Amino acid sequence: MIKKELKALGIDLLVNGTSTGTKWFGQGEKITSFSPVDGKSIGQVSSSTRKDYDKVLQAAESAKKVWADIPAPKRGEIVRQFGDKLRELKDVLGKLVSYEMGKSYQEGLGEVQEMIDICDFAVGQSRQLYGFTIHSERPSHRMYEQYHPLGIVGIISAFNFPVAVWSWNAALALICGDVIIWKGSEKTPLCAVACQKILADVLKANKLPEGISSLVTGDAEVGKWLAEDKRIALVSATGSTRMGKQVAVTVANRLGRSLLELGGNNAIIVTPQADLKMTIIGAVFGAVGTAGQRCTSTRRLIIHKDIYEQVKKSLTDAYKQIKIGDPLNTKNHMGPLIDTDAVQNYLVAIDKIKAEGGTLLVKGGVLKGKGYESECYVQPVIAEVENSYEIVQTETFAPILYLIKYEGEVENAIALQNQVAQGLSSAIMTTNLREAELFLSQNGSDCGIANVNIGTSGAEIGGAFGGEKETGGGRESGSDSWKAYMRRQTNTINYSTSLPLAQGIKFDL
Ligand code: UN1
Repeated sequence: MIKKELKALGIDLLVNGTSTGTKWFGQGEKITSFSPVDGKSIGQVSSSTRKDYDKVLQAAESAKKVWADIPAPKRGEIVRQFGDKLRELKDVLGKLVSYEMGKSYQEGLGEVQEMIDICDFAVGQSRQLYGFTIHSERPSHRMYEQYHPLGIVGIISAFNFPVAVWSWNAALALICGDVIIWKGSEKTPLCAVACQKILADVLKANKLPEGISSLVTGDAEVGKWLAEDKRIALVSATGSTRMGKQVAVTVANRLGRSLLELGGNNAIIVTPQADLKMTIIGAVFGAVGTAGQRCTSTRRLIIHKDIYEQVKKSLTDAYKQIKIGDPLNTKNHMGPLIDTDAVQNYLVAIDKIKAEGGTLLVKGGVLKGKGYESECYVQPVIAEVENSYEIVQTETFAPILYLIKYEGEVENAIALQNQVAQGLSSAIMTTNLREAELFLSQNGSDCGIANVNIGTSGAEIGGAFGGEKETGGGRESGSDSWKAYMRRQTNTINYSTSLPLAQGIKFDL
């Protein structure tokens, strides 16, 4: 089904999962990648042993000085070429993303578009790694700050965005002068191999050494090697809060840096003054897009009681239109979950909703029969719940949407929206300026992303992406996120003939 695309991407059916660039190796166990689309095996990728990992680190250590010495705009030029390659390969890579991960082809293409966008962004940024200049309190002194590369950056990414999230980190880290080591998800190893190959070809064509971009493959154990390794200055990790806590503690234990982008529990507040047509589009895409497996997926709708019944009806009607099936068929809205474990988690969540007293308005279920052989296809769910239920407080990576009713003023909705442990994305649907501004104020949403009249998912790469509380506090992608990939140095230069001390201190010899 995907043979032509794998060929175009230069991938065999049996691949080594460790790479320092042109060199590919890997002595560890083989991971079989099964497509959730049809349950078929796509290929096998060998995982990295500790020995393979150490080889990667050696290559990265020797490449980091070479790369850091290349002027930033020239590094940007390499990233520009990478972006061009992605443009050429957009269709084939998008298709592999769709087939290996299970998201719709449109969303697979969208993910590659995010990669292209961040490359463009990073190219421009490579000429803007600015620090401030500061007026010194001492005469004939100059103060300024510079940003220098950190060295080696480890990137741990999740299955749900198997290519884009790596590229946000990779493109910025590279223009910042860092070398990168990526551990992708063991659920989508071929996507990782494909991206590493594309970038490695660009580096090779520019006669750059091994070790600027590396790949390791494996489970949490490999992630732990990265987190524990003092040679890795920054570990950027995207995934579950459980994983992020382990990474954070391990990295903090050696006083390394981490950048965390973890779980969300994203809500849309729907006030009596919402545009309901826009609300339904935003909510449905947010809840069922990527089969509810985005960290920005809409999990909760907090609806004012006066419009509650109307929204409920429109939503349940809209859900009847959702076509579930092969994500490569553009007629379908929703593809499968990533694997049968995810289906189990979905089923357990439904049981918990019922046990805690929730009502299923759209009851869900696992799809069987022709086209659903992988056993990963599920029906989306809508449930009426209380925000305080334990299951509502938990991020379930599945298309389950919770309806929660609020009464009175918008402050009550905001309080409910904030009453979860996670703080990634949030939105309000309203045409009332006061409600919108309150939601965006310091007394409003406590999330890293707060939108008005847009859903919770689908952020553009130009903004800083990430969230608060258990989402981990990191910011990736746009705005000044690049600063996380560099170390700041404050420089003071004295061009006078004496040595005055700061704070007026006298020290006469
Ligand atoms: C993620 O789910 O980990 O805003 C990233 C969005 C995408 C990125 C999601 N641009 O939904």
